[in-house]
Amino acid sequence: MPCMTDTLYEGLIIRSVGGLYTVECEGESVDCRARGKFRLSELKPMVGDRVLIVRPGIGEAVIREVCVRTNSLIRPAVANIRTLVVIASEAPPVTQPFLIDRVSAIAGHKDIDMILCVNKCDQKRGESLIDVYTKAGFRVIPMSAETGEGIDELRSVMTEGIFVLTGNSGVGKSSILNRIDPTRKAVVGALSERIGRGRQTTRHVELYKLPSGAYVADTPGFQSFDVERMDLVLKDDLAHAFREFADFIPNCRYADCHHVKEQGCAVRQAVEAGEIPESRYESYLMLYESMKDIHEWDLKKMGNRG
Ligand SMILES: Nc1nc2c(ncn2[C@@H]2O[C@H](COP(=O)(O)OP(=O)(O)OP(=O)(O)O)[C@@H](O)[C@H]2O)c(=O)[nH]1
Ligand SMILES: [Mg+2]
Ligand SMILES: [Zn+2]
Repeated sequence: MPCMTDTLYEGLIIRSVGGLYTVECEGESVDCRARGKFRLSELKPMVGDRVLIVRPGIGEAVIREVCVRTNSLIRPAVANIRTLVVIASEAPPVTQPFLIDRVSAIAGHKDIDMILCVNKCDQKRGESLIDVYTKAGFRVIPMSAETGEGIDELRSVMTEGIFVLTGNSGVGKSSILNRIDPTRKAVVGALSERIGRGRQTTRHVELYKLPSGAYVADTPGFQSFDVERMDLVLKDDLAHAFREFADFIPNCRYADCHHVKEQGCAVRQAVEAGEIPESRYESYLMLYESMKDIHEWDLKKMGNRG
């Protein structure tokens, strides 16, 4: 094997479907397989990864190495995210705030910047979402892929790096991408069809290069609230992932306050005073509860084994 003399090329994984990767490398799209060892290791290549590939004259190109990641998510599976762009809507299919909060907790925990676009503004302005998330400290862009409202503002944010569009299925992610770059034609699905088929229109994660040089990932929308343990934050870190709690936490009476039922909890007082949106705090409690269960379940499992 002429391993020692192989020339390595650096590239970016822009697509991954069934073990086949598309790597953008020196202006070309190269289909690659991953070398065997990746399949079992933690560092399975993913969209957004910078990789080193070998391009033999004959036969398949192969990913040899995955470069160090700045961050990564499991769903959507993308690495090296600069900003997570959560798309929500108060028009059907209405976004549950809990969904946004769950994503924001993961982003907060992983130190990934997050902004919120409230889409379908032409049908419903979405005041309540705009209000809650502005108050919680996020940049919020009212948007309509139908009329084009807010598209320029989102485009102006996307100057370099990888942007990931996420949100519940049918909220308009692909439609927004098509507006941001009209030369793209991401497949958009009619709502009626979607419900009939019961599955997403966008089936896999893919990075598109914008004229600015930034990349944007269209992703399949999520439908369920499955507990994805890998991406969950530890329950002791959860409060810190809710960034707007930070100003109040130092004033809690007890240093180990979980902001659930404790006396003298400054977070709860801030909720009562209207300084923290109520729905954000409710999501915190729900996430806290779900993590508590996982923790106990893990302990039980360990107990059974030992
Ligand atoms: N009125 C209105 N309709 C919109 C808007 N954005 C998207 N739609 C419609 O909503 C439906 C779903 O849009 P998609 O762009 O496919 O939604 P998606 O988020 O990509 O969905 P998945 O790929 O399944 O996750 C389509 O019928 C779009 O035409 C909007 O701003 N206003
Ligand atoms: Mg889509
Ligand atoms: Zn507290």
